[in-house]
Amino acid sequence: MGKLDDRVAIVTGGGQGIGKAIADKLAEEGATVVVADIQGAEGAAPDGGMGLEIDVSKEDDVKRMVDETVGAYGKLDILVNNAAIVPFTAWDDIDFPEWRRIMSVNLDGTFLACHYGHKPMREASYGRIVNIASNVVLAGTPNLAHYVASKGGIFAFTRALAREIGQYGITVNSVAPGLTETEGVMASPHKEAFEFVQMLQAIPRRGVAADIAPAVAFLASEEAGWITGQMLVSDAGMSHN
Ligand code: 4PL
Repeated sequence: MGKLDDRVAIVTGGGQGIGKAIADKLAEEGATVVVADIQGAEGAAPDGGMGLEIDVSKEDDVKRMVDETVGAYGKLDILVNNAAIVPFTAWDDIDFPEWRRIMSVNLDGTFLACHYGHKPMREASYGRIVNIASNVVLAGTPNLAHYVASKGGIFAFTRALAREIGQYGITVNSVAPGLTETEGVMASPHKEAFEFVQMLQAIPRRGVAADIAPAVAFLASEEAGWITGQMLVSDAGMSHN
């Protein structure tokens, strides 16, 4: 018996990386998991769940994601907004289209999924929303100004939304990972930062996606019902302010 038995969950960006580890963990705890991703959703969906190819920055796609989930499984208990682009761009090279691209996937995508996803939760008077932020919100990490802004938006939006929909039995929290070994990070210049980041951590090893998933599963569980509007930093103690 898992702590998420009989729950229905959506994990955006669940096709790879931290999102895939979250999808697997929620399924292991008993949830039926819908993996939504722009690619690789079908292959990543845990047994009993399904994959949906969607772009979280497109309103029609996000509406369809929620409609198909409720159509297939009758409800939506858990929404994990994980889909994001993790750029590496020096400030001088961030032009307006690039700024907009990051904001539209990372921040607009989270807004859209909360907008459509909270409706079935409200009807059921129960819901758990977990938004993936990042510890860059606390550090102001360089080469990521647009990403930092989008994650700061997620941090603040989480608190604001929590205050408005707590009355419907819905909690809204965020989880802030640090640098994590994923397909995306390993294919980017961020991989060069592991050595430096490990020196700042209390636990000196490379973080992996499975290190992040338990924090999400906890906040997605019924027993976390007295916690809302919070950001849970899961970064081996790198952040301490
Ligand atoms: C500490 O979320 O948290 C690099 C790239 N370094 O995306 C991140 C740290 C990156 C991070 C992140």
